[in-house]
Amino acid sequence: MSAMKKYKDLVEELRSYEGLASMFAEAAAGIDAAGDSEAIEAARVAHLGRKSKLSQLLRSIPELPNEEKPVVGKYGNKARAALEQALADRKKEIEGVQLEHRLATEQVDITLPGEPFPRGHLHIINQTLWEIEDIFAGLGYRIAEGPEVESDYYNFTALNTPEGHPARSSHDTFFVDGKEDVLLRTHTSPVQIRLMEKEEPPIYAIMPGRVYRRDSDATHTPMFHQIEGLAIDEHITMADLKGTLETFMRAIFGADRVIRLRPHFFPFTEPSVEMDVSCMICGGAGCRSCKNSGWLEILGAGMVDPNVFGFVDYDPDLVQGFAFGMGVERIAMLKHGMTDLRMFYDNDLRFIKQF
Ligand code: 2NM
Repeated sequence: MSAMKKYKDLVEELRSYEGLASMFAEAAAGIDAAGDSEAIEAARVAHLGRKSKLSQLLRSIPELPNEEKPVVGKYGNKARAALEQALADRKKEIEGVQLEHRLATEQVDITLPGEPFPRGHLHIINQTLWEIEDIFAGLGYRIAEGPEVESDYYNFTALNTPEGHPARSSHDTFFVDGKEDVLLRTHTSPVQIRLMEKEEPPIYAIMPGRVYRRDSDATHTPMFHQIEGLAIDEHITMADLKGTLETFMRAIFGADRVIRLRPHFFPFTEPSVEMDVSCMICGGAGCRSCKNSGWLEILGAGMVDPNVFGFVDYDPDLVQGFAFGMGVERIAMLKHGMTDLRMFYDNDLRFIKQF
């Protein structure tokens, strides 16, 4: 309802003092006409502000003839209260209209599809790691992890690596802060020592992770990934090792792969072997990848040396075991026909997105 209509009776009363009724009518019309917040504020200043006609009239009461003072005081204040109320009502009305407008125009369609969020994926090295882990999980192996910063004892001593062995020198190994005893592990074998210290056989576990060696060229990066495996139980023989490795190679490189073992040496296994797999690129006929031999050198393995069992308090007369280790980068390169190892760590998306 407009202020003019609402205060019709008041206007009649205001006629008892000359000028008040028209003053009120003018102010009420001004308030009714205000269409937004700024206009409301302007109407307040114009009709109720210090310089408004009403304020001036109320301020002038002391100078009025005595018989007029109570009349102007009474009706003037009534008029001011009514205008203040009218102003507040109009303000509320306008805010209501503005809210209605916003509700009508600012609707959000929550059924619209969202902004596409580009999705990444596992790096090819981790994809390969997961694939290898899956295969061994299927053979009953669990995953064990350990620290990348190791002690000389776990990385070398407990693995039957003698004092003065070249791998123990700063030429091949990163030592931390020049300390003789603290180094970046050169293989994940220390995890196997830690596991054997903690638990009794049987143990079937693989140890994936980063390892560090002072090497850097087209086929070596100073950090790379290894997966080692360990099987300790009663009556474990080299035949178990051979069958396990063959099963693994066929799972990862194809059912028609064959393997062969060649004698080798590792400080921590006796006997030790290197394992070749028939070339999955030429099928064994000979190509550039296998240097025309038909065979690819792919991992090292052996029967855990009784001296290693000595360090972890296992009785070699009661339990035997085999262990093996392989480079994850090499497996990934062979699977995907890559030639330069360094590409894994250039972080060039044109390379990474191909996998
Ligand atoms: C290899 C090759 C051969 C190996 C042996 C052991 C342990 F702890 F049982 F003695 N851990 N890892 C091993 C054996 C690792 O990597 C090429």
